[in-house]
Amino acid sequence: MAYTVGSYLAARMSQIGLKHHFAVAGDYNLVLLDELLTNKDLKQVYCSNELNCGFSAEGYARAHGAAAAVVTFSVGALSAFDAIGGAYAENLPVILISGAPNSNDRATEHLLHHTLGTRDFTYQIEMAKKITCAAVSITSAIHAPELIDYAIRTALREKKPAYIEIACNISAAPCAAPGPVSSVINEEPSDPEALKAAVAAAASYLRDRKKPVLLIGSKLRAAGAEKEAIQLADALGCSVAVMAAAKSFFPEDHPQFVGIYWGEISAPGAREIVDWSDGIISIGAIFNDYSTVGWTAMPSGSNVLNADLNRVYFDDRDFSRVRLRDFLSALARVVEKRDVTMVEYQRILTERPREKPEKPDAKLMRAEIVRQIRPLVTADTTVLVETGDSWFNGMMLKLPGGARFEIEMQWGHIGWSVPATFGYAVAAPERRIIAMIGDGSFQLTAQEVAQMIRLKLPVIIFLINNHGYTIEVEIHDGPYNNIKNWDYAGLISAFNAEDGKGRGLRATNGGELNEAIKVALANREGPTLIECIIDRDDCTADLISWGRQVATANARPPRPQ
Ligand code: DPX
Ligand code: MG
Repeated sequence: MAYTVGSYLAARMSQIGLKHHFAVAGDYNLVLLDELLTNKDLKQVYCSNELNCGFSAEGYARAHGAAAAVVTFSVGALSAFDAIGGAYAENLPVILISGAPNSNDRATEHLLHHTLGTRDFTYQIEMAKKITCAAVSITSAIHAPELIDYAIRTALREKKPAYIEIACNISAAPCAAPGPVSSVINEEPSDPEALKAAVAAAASYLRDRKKPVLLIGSKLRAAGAEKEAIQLADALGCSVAVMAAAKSFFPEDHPQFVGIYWGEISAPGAREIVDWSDGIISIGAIFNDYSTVGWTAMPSGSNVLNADLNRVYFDDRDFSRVRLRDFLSALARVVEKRDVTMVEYQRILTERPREKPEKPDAKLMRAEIVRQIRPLVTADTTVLVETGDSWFNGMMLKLPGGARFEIEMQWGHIGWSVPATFGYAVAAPERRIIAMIGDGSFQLTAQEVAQMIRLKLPVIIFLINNHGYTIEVEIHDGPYNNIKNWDYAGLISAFNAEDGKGRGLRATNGGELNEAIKVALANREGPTLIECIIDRDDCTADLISWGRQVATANARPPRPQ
């Protein structure tokens, strides 16, 4: 088979396991899209705009390990950059592919459309360099294989997005055939000496500690080390607390799981156990202002051993080129059982009171929504929670083994979850997919529900209509937190047009919500959006406490010079 630059890229995408790529058409990428379509193992999935295209790919990467988005020059790519920044922050290898000006137009007097109106066409790749781990510009078929391979290999290795721009007249140019896939998916192995030394040092650190705990962070998934974290937990027998951004990365039905550690809004007992520990093995953690509750809960000092993606460090020791997976499994083989924190946890354990059922005709409240979502979360469910009070509602769901949970806590872009849910559902159609989304967030990216309708994806969306930006209300209120109300449920019939099978329902009390959920479960031919109408201030207590601390951290006056 004869290859072109575009079909070479498609072959590589398919070799790394992608079954789909997301796209928005534009004249700089049309020939490229044709070339990608020649690969029958790869489906082209269309998005409503490039921001959504980027986030759809981000959601796909969460389910599938990697993803690709194809956009046009500047008017498309600059929009997608926001989502690519998100993929960078969230450690997801999303390949952004942009059509680019004809190679003959470079270094000429030509002005081109969809550009800044200058003769510089390099600004886009220069911007991309800041938000990707590899950015390449392809203007000749001869160098295309090397550049494409470099970008894909770096993204997969670093778990970060990469950027490939292809001059529009090069996409269909004849190109060499791809070599073995191992040339793009080879991981950099641990340095054997550094690994040995890190494991020995960590084992000795643990021997000196009486009360070890494991603290699981969100980079655990990027490291592909979820199984190895269980091995270490099993070997140590100690308590395992999970950070909010890593919810579901360690099984919640594991006997040593003590809940979410999130400072003052931790699960009962989880904070006490972590604070009590004299040896916190922090695994792939991200400590930022949100996760430390405005810097009030930041494990640090000699009580903490940090195991990161490719580095282990604590006290005055620092070992690089130690892969997390290798480190955890090797450490699991040498440690002894240390279950003191588990014994203590059993003593102090209290359960948070569960929501009491409301009368079916009583005005709908936030707690009633959570109560009704709980039984929907099965082993094959993925819950995606949008930035807003949905984060805190989501934390309350106890996940059975196998259930997954997705949150975009580092980037925190409102509107992320609509396209990310779409992308996730494309990647994992066999799962039950539930999204909890606030009204304000939904308004950013609502169009992507139309793509769920187009592909008949039976996603269930709980649209929480609390008439505004409630999280912002609790952090710092003002007129800017009020938004224009929409008929969210009614929107679905507009998206359905003549052929869609989406359902839009509205719930103002528990009885209506219960009925709407039945309809949603029965609708297998498209998404169901349930608009849940609650009061503006009906939010979790966790949001109020957390919001106060974050607001205090944000309000610190400048230090005197
Ligand atoms: C903003 C946030 O309605 O959720 O539960 O009512 O808060 P809640 P909504 O979706 O409102 C979201 C709103 C405005 N954050 O409360 S969290 C600032 C913000 C952001 N991302 C972008 N723009 C602004 N996080 C893209
Ligand atoms: Mg809201």
